Amino acid sequence: MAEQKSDKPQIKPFAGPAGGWGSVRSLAEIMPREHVKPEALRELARQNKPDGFMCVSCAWPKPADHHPFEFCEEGAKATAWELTTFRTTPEFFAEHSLAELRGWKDYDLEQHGRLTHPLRYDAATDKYVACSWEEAFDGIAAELGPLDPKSVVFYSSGRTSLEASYMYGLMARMFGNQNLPDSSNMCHESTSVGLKAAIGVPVGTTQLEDFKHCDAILFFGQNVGSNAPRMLHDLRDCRKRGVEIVTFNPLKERGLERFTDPQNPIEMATLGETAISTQYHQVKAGGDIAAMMGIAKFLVEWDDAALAAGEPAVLDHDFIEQHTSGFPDFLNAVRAADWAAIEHESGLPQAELEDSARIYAKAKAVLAIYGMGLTQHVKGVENVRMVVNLLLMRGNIGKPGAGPTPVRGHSNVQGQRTVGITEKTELVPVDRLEAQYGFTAPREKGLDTVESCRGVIDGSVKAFIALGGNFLRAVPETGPMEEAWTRLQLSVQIATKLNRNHLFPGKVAYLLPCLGRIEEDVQASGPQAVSVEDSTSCIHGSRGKAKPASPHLLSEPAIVGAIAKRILPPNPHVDWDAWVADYRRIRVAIAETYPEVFKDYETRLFTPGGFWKGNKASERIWLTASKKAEFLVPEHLSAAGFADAPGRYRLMTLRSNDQFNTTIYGYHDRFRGVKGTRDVLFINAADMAEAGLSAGQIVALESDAGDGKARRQEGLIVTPYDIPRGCLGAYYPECNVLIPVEHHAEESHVPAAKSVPVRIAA
Ligand SMILES: Nc1nc2c(c(=O)[nH]1)N[C@H]1C(S)=C(S)[C@@H](COP(=O)(O)OP(=O)(O)OC[C@H]3O[C@@H](n4cnc5c(=O)[nH]c(N)nc54)[C@H](O)[C@@H]3O)O[C@H]1N2
Ligand SMILES: Nc1nc2c(c(=O)[nH]1)N[C@H]1C(S)=C(S)[C@@H](COP(=O)(O)OP(=O)(O)OC[C@H]3O[C@@H](n4cnc5c(=O)[nH]c(N)nc54)[C@H](O)[C@@H]3O)O[C@H]1N2
Ligand SMILES: [Mo]
Repeated sequence: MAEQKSDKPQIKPFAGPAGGWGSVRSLAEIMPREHVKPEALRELARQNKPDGFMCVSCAWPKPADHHPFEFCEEGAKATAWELTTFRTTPEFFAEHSLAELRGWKDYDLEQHGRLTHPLRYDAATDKYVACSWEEAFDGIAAELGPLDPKSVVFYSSGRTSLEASYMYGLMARMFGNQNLPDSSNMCHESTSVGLKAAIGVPVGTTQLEDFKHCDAILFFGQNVGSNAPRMLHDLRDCRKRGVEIVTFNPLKERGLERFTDPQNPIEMATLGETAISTQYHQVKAGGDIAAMMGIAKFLVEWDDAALAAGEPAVLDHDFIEQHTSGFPDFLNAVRAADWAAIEHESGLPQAELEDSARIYAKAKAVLAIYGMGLTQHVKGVENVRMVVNLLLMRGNIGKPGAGPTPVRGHSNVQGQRTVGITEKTELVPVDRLEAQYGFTAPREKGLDTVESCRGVIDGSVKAFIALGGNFLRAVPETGPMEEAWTRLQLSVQIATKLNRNHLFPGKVAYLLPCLGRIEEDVQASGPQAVSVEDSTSCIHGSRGKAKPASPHLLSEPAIVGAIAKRILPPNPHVDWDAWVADYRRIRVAIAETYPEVFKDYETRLFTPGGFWKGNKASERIWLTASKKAEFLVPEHLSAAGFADAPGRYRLMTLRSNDQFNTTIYGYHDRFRGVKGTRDVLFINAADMAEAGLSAGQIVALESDAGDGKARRQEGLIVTPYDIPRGCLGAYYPECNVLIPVEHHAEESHVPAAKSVPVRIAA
């Protein structure tokens, strides 16, 4: 079967565009493979529509003027994955011990189908056995009761709705901690920290509408064709208007090169395609600060010359004067930056940077779009700050068609932060929560993802509750983390499908199956809607209609409510049962805590295109310490955070076109020409020759972090690829074993997954 791991993997360049017939074929393959019923397929027509359900894949905005089918290949795969008719039942667990299942691949675990019953781990047989919901909830409360609240972690993955997230955060704070790490800690936390410090908001300032007003786009480190394909429509429309798209990415990603719209019959029939990037710069991994410094140098040089000649300035001096702080120091740093160092660190010749600077200098309104290629570095926050520096130089924030546009990951990851999923006290209205619920909220900073990992390893974390996700597989340092996990006193996993984290139970462990967002959620007051926030701060209602995978599933709010009721003392200000009976009551509570954002929540819930939560920086109101937008002088030109050395490479851990994070849909990475395997090591042909390797040879990677710890990933197929020298590419999550837990972005603690120091062992 094509989707199965193959003994004879094929790796050869893919000639087609992003989208196109390849994406249709890919769908035609996954729907029957998941035995999705025809009536469930009808759900696809409701995807991302007002009064439909909001896609469970990425966080790209859902437009008001939607297409007939407002979904993409990846969104349809995510839907098929949730609506599959395969089931993972108690009978399955009776047949397989966890020790045995630990030998299974991520693909095989999830592909086996939806979880159907609440399960308790039975240590005597090393198996999960069915239990009742009451037994699970009582068991969880019995374990949590005696524990120090500070030793308990409440993780969540960014798919969970605003309603469930709000309840979850409140439960943790009432329980006595803010140990609320979420997937954002591994993702765009560098954005939240960097943008907040620079412009006073932790999120991007733009909306879909801005794509209609920009005349250039700078595009850094985001693989749009695989990870946010619906954006290709917006980029294509930009290109049709003549917008210049200047891309910085170590890899030639197909979605950034060219696109055929699978929903456009004419393009499909004529094999028409739109070229996306007008310039493509294959920056070194970790080389973006240097590249942006080069652009800044040209801007300053041309500005000096223009002013001397009495011509219009290149920099927006009025904006800089009125709206920013720290420009003189930044200007000095730009003037002082050395071209040889810029070329070396970016891996790009001065002439290429001059080309991109020309586009930027000419454009009146510029979007800077970026993803994990900037945030997942030791200097990830500086990367984000450098993007802001560049935008501020020409007043490109707070006007139509301009501004930072981080592409968020999970479909509600940004929204979780909005409603209190955070370890940071300053991000929650603590006083309001206390007044609303009559309790003393913790003010001590909670544990983020990296700190939770440390705590699991050193034993100070005793219990771990996970509202979705696959924490253990997504975090660095796989080996020691897996070993430490089973020493937890309690682990609770709320999930839709079996994944590797579930195979490492705490001493007491429960695996609790929940409804997915596409499924109908009926509570005492009738069918319920939930809501999510997209990448551009628009909030959408979502209504599942599909028949639940099993009659034994509970919704996420119902599970959180039931746990909260048992672990917290009764509180006259919160009636968990009433909230679960009618989610409108949760929304009333959310709006009371966050009136600025959620005013008229219920009436605006199904606004086509979502309702916008507002953004002060987009109005040029800067909620920073200086009340201005802040320039930052980057301390280093490299974001990698470690020195180059002979034989040391920078490994980028990447997603394929056939996965959603740790969920592996199959073994193809169509755009990169990989078929039948994920055990690939992308390497520059010259590096391959220099290291005495040959194409197809099997090698291992070893950690070269210099911390004396051995980390090794075996069985990788040497694959010559168009990738800058000194850089390697391989897949996440398999290669997480190579990432030290302490290799993370300095200020944001995002694991630095895009420049991991490794050596090749033949
Ligand atoms: N289908 C699908 N959709 C997804 C996901 C998925 O796994 N599958 N995941 C979701 C989530 S949670 C997230 S966060 C997003 C992730 O989406 P992306 O932000 O696209 O993340 P990655 O796939 O990790 O790839 C990042 C890109 O950065 C490039 N890159 C690596 N290092 C550097 C660098 O130093 N500089 C520059 N300029 N580029 C670099 C890589 O070549 C790659 O093209 O997508 C979301 N959407
Ligand atoms: N090396 C490396 N590591 C990385 C990254 C990288 O680029 N490189 N990327 C990082 C990023 S950006 C992210 S966001 C994290 C992702 O980390 P997570 O968000 O923790 O991981 P996912 O793979 O998205 O979680 C998949 C699981 O979620 C469960 N699930 C699916 N739908 C639902 C639902 O509706 N409800 C519930 N309760 N559970 C559900 C299923 O059981 C499934 O197995 O990984 C990070 N780790
Ligand atoms: Mo993410």
